[in-house]
Amino acid sequence: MNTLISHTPIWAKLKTHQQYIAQQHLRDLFALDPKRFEKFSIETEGFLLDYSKNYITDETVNLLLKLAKKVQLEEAINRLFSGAKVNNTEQRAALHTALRNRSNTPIKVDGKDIMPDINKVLVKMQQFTDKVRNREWRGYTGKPIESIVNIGIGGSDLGPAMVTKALKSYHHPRLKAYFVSNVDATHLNNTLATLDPETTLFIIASKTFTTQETLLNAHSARRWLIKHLGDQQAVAKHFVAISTAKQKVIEFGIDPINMFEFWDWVGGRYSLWSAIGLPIAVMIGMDKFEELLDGAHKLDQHFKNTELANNLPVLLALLEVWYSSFFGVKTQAILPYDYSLELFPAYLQQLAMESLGKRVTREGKNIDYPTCPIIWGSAGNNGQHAFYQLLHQGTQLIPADFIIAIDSQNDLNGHQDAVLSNALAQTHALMMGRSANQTQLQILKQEDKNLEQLINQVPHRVFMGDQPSNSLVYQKLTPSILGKLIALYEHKVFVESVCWNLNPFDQWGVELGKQVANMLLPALSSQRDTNINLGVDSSTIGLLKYIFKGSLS
Ligand code: G6Q
Repeated sequence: MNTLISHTPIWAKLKTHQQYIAQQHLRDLFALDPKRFEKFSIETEGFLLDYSKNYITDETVNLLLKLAKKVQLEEAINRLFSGAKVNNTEQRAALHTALRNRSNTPIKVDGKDIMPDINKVLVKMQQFTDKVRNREWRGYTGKPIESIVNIGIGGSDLGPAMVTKALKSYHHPRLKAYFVSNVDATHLNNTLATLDPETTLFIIASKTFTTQETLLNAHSARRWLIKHLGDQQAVAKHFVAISTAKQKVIEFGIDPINMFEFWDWVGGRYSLWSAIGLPIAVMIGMDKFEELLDGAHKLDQHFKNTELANNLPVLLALLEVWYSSFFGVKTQAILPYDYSLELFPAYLQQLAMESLGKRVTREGKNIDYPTCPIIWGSAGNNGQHAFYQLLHQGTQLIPADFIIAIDSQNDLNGHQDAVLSNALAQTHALMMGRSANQTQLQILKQEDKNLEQLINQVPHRVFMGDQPSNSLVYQKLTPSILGKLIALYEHKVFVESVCWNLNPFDQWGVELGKQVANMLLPALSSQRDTNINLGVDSSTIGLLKYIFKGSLS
C-alpha cells in the first residue's frame, strides 16, 4: 500500500472516536451497559477472553474491524499460510504454521511441497528423543544421558526455554534440562559445575551457526567435555546440532547424522515448532511435543477460518493497535497468573518487539504513527509486590494482559484460590479505582486514628482506576493449551504488522549488534590497541581504553 494507513478516512474516524472514548471512565462504560461482559467476551478454543475492561464500545469495535478490512487482513492471512514470500526484505516465506500443519496438506515453497521434509525431521526427532529417554543413547563411557544442555540464544533459546519450563510437570523423571545463552562465562561455568560430563548431552541450537555467543559457548563446552573424558571421539556421543547450515555444523566437528535440520523460511523467534524444539521433545516426549503442535495447529485453523469479529488474535491485535496508535500507549504488561508461565513475558518481549519494533513500512517508507509498545511483565503475584504500585497510582496508561489458569500444575490446599482471587482483584481494582469520597468513607469507617492525619492521607490513597486489561482464562496449562497460547500471540503480532504495514519477519537491528560486536572483537581479543582504526566514536574508544588499563590515567 502506498498511502500510509494514517492518511486514510478510517484512521481519521478512529482518531475522532478516540477523543470521545478518552473522556469516559471504564467504570462508567460498565455502568451504562449491564451486558458489557457478555458483549465483549468470547469463549473459544479452550479460552475465555474477557476484553470488556477496555476503552471500547460497539462503535470502537466496528471501526477497528473496518480498519482490518481496509488493510486487507483476510488476504494477508491467506498469504501467510500459503507460503508466499511475506518476509519481503529477505525474500522468504514465514511458514512456522507449516511446522505444525497436522493435517499434512501440501504447502509449497518455490513450487516444492515442504511437508515431506518437515515430517522427516519429526521422525528423526522421535527416534532421537526415544533413545535418550529410554537409556539407549549412551555417552562415551556407556552411561545413559541424564542432563541436556541447550546452547543457543535469542530465538534459539527463549522459546524452547519458556516451553520446557512451562511443561515441567510433563518432564521425564530422570532427565534435567539446562539452557545456556549468555556469553558471560558465568552462565556456562555455573551450569557445568553441576553436571557430570559422562551423562551430559549438549544441543547446539543456531539457525545460522555463526552467532558469536553460541559458538563461543559451544567451543568451551566441547573443551570441557574432552578435558574430562580425555578423548576427542567423545564429542560424537555428547553433541548434537540444530541448524540450517550443514557445512558449518560439520566444520564445528558434529557429524551430520547428529544434526537436525530446519529451513530459512523458519524465523528464529518462530522456530520452537521446528527441530529447535528438540530440548522440549526430549524432556516431555515426542507425543506431548506433538500435542503442543496440535494445539498450535488448532489455533491456526481458528485464525484462518474465523470471522474477524470473533477471531482471538485479531481482537487482541486490534486492541493493541487502538492503544498504541491512538492513545499513544508506550508499554503493555503481560501478567501470567500461572507460575509455569514465568518466562512467557520474556519470550513475548522478543516475539513482539523484534517483529514490530520497526519504523518503515514494508515498502521502506517512514511511518508517522507509533507502533509496538514495550512489552514487559512477570508472574502475577510477584509483580503485585513490586511494580503494580505504578499501575495503580502512576501517571501512565498501561494496558495489561492477565493470563489466568483455573488450575495450577500443582495443587496445595488453598494456594490456587489465593492465585485466582488476586488475579480477579487486580483486574477489578485497576479498572474501578477508588474515588476520594469512597476513600474518605472507607478510612474513616475502618481506622481509629488521628482524624487530621487520615484526611491528609486521602489524596495518597485515591486510585484513579481506568487501567484497561484483558483476561485470558483457561482450565490448565497442557501442551495443547500452551501451543494454542503461543500461536495466539504469534498471530496477534502478525495482525498488528498488517495494520501497521510492517514486515514482522526481519530483524536488522539484531544483525547490526552482531556486526558491530564482530568489528570490536579484534581490538579486545588480542591487540588491545585502540590506535587501530576501529571507525567508532570517542566515547567507545574511551571505554575501550578504560577496559584495557582499568583506569583513565
Ligand atoms: C530471532 C532473531 C534472533 C536469533 C538469534 C540467534 O528471530 O533472528 O534472536 O534467533 O540471534 O540466531 P542463530 O539461531 O542463528 O544463532
